[in-house]
Amino acid sequence: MRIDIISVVPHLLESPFSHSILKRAIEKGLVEVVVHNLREYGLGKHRITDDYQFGGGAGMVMMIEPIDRCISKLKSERNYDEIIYMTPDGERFNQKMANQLSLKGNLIMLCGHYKGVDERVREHFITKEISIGDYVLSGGELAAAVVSDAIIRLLPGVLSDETSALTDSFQDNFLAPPVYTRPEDYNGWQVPEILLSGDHKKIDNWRFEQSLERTKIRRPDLLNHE
Ligand code: 6GU
Repeated sequence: MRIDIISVVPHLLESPFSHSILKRAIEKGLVEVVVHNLREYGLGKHRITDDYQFGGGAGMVMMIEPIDRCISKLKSERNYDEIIYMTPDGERFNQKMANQLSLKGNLIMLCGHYKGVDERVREHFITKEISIGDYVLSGGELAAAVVSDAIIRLLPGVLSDETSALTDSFQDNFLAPPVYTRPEDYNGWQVPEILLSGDHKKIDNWRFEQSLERTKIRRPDLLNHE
């Protein structure tokens, strides 16, 4: 898989891909993440990428031409499965969408800023619009990092124990059960005895019950779902 991220603040996207699981996925060649500075496609001596909005009003709008130049260059080099615009008014991101996107080959993510992009970008270049939740971020970069993380950890070979993504919260519309590690007793606070029993059938049942209970209490909305 290859993810191309287009941004006016490319530095914001350095750290998320430079550590831990995502770093290793990239080093293993399981995914390629390329961040593009939209400024390099900006207009004139000052490489501008935004302008005042027609009709007046506060806030700048990202211009179509720099975005067209950047996307057109990428499209001339390979085919893309989706050209995604990261925006608070996009489709709400969830695990199902992460699963679907993890099956794709090449993705572009365009990070919105200011008042967003000229609507013609959305009409003519964008194939999918994603929001990560009902709140407004300063730009799409952190959202692109969130979506990329959720996708990349699903790619075969990224997680060491491949089954572990399957037992994540949300993967089957259940929240994950509680987990414990050593010591068995900390200040008198005990690990549930069943986890120390060595009876794996009983432990699986306990975990399932805990998942179900936790989901009923915390996220009942997940249970009335397909
Ligand atoms: Cl994708 N972008 C911005 N700027 N804010 C958001 C978002 C995206 N998703 C939720 N809030």
